[in-house]
Amino acid sequence: MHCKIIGAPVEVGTDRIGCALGPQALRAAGLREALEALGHVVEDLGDIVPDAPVPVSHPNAAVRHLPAIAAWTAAIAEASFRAGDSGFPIFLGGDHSISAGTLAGLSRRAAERGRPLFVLWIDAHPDFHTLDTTTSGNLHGVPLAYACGRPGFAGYLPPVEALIDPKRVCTLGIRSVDPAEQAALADAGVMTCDMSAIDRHGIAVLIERFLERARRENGLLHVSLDVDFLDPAVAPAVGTTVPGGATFREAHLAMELLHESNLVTSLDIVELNPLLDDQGRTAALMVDLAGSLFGRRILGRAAQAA
Ligand code: DIR
Ligand code: MN
Ligand code: MN
Ligand code: MN
Repeated sequence: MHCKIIGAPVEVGTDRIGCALGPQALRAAGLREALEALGHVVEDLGDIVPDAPVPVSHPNAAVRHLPAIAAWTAAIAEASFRAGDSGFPIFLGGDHSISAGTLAGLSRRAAERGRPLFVLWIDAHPDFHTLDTTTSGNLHGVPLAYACGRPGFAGYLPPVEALIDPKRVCTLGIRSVDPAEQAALADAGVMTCDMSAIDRHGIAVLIERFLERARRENGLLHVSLDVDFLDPAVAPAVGTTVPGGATFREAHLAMELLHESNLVTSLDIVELNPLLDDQGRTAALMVDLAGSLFGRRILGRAAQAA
């Protein structure tokens, strides 16, 4: 695999500083080396630089940093469209607002390739707010809604050239859903696997169900991995921790299954806030999870056959 690392140091989609240090923390934790050790070719394309923001305001006074997010979204969408032509792009956030851009760019690329884009949104939150429904005003809460064509983004964020069909989206690990998001998720037909479903059925069954759909339609699969999917006990370095998250092994198993599927074509790693980390252990865990997604096994292949 030819991996392309692309940093997107955005933190204005949240209400605290730190996420902009995410790309450097993931690099320092050895992302490139981990992928190379698995036999992949890794190219680091550096960090995306946005154009100057254009002033714009929104009737919902809660909305924060809209001009900056619009500028980042345009730049990230362009970079992801370009990177999506070959190899495996890995986007390093930055907060989850970066995925407004990665989804828009990758869906445009998928449309050009004549393949449907599937999205596995691995997160404590569905990030399915519109600019009108957000109450926090933090735009890391809107990227999935934006890329799926929920109303009210036109004139504020760049137009999405190829909308994502919400029926090709699965949110995995959710456990903090705002009321406005809940109704919209159901209406849109998003597959929702909350933590209760993971407890009841096991994470493997749920993931296989979604992968089967992507396989049937010969889809490309984008994985968007928010650090807060994990339980705060194993991954403390995130601004919006929610108790009752995935365990260390559930997260690795998810990545192992995704690797085996051969369906995944791009990845976001988002919301890492190194200022909140405990001696770099969350950054190290995220690099480790990327390793599992790229083929690392507990036992080597020879041992496994025995
Ligand atoms: C919340 C939190 N739903 C909001 N969203 C987060 O601010 O809209 N997403 N933290 O990752
Ligand atoms: Mn998120
Ligand atoms: Mn989240
Ligand atoms: Mn928030």
